[in-house]
Order: sequence, then structure tokens, then C-alpha cells
Amino acid sequence: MKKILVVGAGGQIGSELVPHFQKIYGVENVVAADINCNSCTHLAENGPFEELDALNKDRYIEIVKKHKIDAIFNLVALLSAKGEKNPQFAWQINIGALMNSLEIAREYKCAIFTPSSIGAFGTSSPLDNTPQDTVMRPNTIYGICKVTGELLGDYYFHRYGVDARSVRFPGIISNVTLPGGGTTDYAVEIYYGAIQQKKFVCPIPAGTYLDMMYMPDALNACVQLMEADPSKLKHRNSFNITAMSFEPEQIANAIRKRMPDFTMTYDVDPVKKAIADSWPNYMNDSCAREEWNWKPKWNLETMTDDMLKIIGEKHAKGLLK
Ligand code: AKB
Repeated sequence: MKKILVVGAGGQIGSELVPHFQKIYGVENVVAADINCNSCTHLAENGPFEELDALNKDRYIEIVKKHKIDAIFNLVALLSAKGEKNPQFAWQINIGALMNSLEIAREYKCAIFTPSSIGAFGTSSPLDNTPQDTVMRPNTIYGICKVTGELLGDYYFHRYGVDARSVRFPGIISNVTLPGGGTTDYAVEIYYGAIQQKKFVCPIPAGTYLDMMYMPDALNACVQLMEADPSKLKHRNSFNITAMSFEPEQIANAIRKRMPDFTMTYDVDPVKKAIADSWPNYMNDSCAREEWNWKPKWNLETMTDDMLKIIGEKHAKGLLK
């Protein structure tokens, strides 16, 4: 990867992936693009930025040509819970952006990364130690888009030689940009609740295990997979990757160990509950470990130390809304 375009750069992953890439590949070699720069002024001020509606293929091509892009990260997506509010719109955005990205990658010979998700699995998948290759019949429009994306990525690779690679991300926990509309968002919001109010109302029932990962591991995964020797990849779209699996009481206990006055109650959201119940409790990520040396560094304890420290500092400086 020499010239990278991150589309949907203002979201939870993009807002940290862009600066991460800039450190590795150089500021001038990483172009951030989003529908407008309201959500990403920090990106627009610190490197090349382009306004792009990913459904506008002509404008997308113009940017790829202008910056001589050779790798596209398509991060445009409506997440799982939000997708259920308007499934037709979710399909239009998620698949529209994906198809434009794949077609442009084909025409302009770019490598392409589009994240898949634990949401690609469904109730008929084995939910414990979920294998890399197994039944995938998701129950959400988000998951249907993710499975479609995985199949299209492999199709473009086999049919046209497009260097398409992807991972199935678990819930990602971070402290720069809040996620929005996801089922795993609670595991981010709980830290903000702890720092700002010393309490949190959890929308997911106790006992619901989900795979999770701290953002620094997610960023490393993107670089490691895209830089991996292609001859070692038996899979491409998409690799299971995970760093930890926990249920709400475990993350609350990790916070309580450091903040004994923190309290958590439940107000279960039935849509999020149904989605979470259909997703793996924990995935088997041995293929990623074998094929491109995937190995997470963070666990629930080290992540909790870091999240509370960083969000606590922001709170002390009055930087939280
Ligand atoms: C969501 O909850 O929708 C996402 C995901 C796991 O893909 N964070």
C-alpha cells in the first residue's frame, strides 16, 4: 500500500485508522474521505481530505485518479441496530458503497479492504468457538450485507484478480469517536457512563457473551492483513478475529474494581437483545493466526485501565459532551 483512501473516514474506525496509517505511510499518502467534514474536522485539518458520498461513483473515481490511490478502505456502513430501523436504506448504503468500491478497485487496480463483522453469523451458526468456515445465515439486514460483501470480495478476487481482503470484526471499543447504531456499542458507552455519571443502564441482558476488541488491535489487524504475503492466504473474505469475549457483568466488574462506586442497571432493548443472541459467544480465529500471524495484545483488564485513564483525562479537561 502506497497511497491509501479511507472512505467513511469520520466513523468510529476511520477516525483512528487514518492517523494510524499516516504514522506508517506518511501524512501525504493517506486520503480521508467522508460525506462531509462535520464529523471529521480533525482529519481534514491534519492531512488530505475529500468530501465524498460513496454512492456517487463519478466523484469517487475523480478522487482515486487525483490521488493515484492504490488501496481503498471502504468503511461506509449503517450498523446492526440502526439497520433494522430502515433495512431498505441500510442495503442501499452498505451495498451501494461496497459495489462502487469494488468496481473502482477493479477498474483502477487498487487493493481493497471492507470490514465484515460477527454480524455475518446467525442463530444457525455454531455460536461457541464459531469456526472460520461454517453456516452463515444472519438474521439482520446488516449481517446480510456483510455476507454479501464477503462473497463479492472473493468473487472479485477470483474473477478479476482484485486484491480484496477482510476481517470479521467483533465489537470494537475505543475512545476517540463513539460508534452509533451498533449492538456492541454498550461496551464503549459503559466507560463514558462510568466516568461521567458513575453509572450505566445496559441495553443487553446479563449473560450475553459477545466477541470484543480494543481499537489498537483492530488498527494493527488492518495493516497486518493488508501487508500479509498473499501466497500465505488460504482465506480472504473474511477472517474471524477476536481479542476477548465477555458479558455485561464482566465489563461492569472490571470497571468496579477500579471505581468501587460504579453501578449498572438494565433496560433491555429487545432489538439489540435479539441481534446479540444471534451472534457468536466467541469465535475461533485460528485461521487468521496461522495465515497472517494475527495476535491481539489487549485484554479486558488492560483495556479497562486504558479506557478509564483516557476518558477520565478528557472529562477532567472538559472535552466530553
Ligand atoms: C454492531 O454492533 O453493529 C457492530 C458490529 C459488531 O459489527 N459494532
